[in-house]
Amino acid sequence: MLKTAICDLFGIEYPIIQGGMAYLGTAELVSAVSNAGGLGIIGAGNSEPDWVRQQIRLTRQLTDKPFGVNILLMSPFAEQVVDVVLEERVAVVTTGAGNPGVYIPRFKQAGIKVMPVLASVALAKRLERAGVDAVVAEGMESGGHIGEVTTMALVPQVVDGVQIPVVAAGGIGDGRGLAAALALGAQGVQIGTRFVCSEECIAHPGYKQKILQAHERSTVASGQSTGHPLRCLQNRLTRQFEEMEKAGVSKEELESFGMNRYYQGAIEGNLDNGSLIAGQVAGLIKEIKPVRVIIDEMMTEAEAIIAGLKNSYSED
Ligand code: TUI
Repeated sequence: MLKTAICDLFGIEYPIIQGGMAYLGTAELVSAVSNAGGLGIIGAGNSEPDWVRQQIRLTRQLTDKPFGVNILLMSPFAEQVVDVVLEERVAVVTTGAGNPGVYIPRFKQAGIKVMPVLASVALAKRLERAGVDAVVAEGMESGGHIGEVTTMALVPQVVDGVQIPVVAAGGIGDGRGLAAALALGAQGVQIGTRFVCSEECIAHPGYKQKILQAHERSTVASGQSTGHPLRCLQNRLTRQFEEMEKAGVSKEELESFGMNRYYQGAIEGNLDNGSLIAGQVAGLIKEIKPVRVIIDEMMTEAEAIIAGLKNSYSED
């Protein structure tokens, strides 16, 4: 059995964490992941604090296992979501798209485990000093807001840079990815795109189908010029965005053009004009499955790979 420091830290069975995806990290998906032995994460995204509170309470009705909340630090409601998480005494907080440093003392005082998602060694070191319990090192293969370094290069450098456990994210969609992440020194994986194509995820069926049809080059990172690139499946919106970027449209105009597109794509199923956030691993996903099956298959495959490696080493 693959038990790691991350399992002990969060009190979970398997070292598999569900990425806190905005609009999709709802009580349905979160409770399914936690009930299957992983760590489900509510995605606060840009949602109102009351919605986050409601999802926390709903999740508690559906599971008695640990789960977390992801706080999108660039959300206009980030401060209020922090208050909700403290009031509700959620077990784990992850953060994205910024530096959560100012909030850490309050989380620690409340006994909440903190695991920021980041894309650089420097920020990992700084946040370790600030007292976080673990970090997620997220490579640019990921869907959504991304950094500039690949998972393969970033994870071992973060592992070497800190003493706390490191979780790998970006480009991981099956047991091979989990085994590879462990080989890089990570203590677990965070998975987003694979869980979008689960039965329990409330993503629009058309969006799930687009992921199933994707190949390895179906995603594109739009908005490099804004400083906040977003990886999505290529569609009419990303092509329009690219043309506007080439034409030298201002950063402000590009950002307002991209606003609220994710809800349209993920929930409303607007496949042409919505953002269909997905990681490069989309090409690997062939079937919609229940969360429990996704997790069980991932664990079985990783364990077989690791056992095989041990055997092949010991034969020489
Ligand atoms: O945050 C993500 N992924 C995201 S955020 C996002 S935005 C959004 N999505 C849907 C609806 C509304 C809004 C979509 N996907 N991943 C974690 C992540 N964080 N990747 C990179 C970073 C990051 C970048 C810079 C973390 C810290 C950071 O530091 C800045 C600093 O101040 O040092």
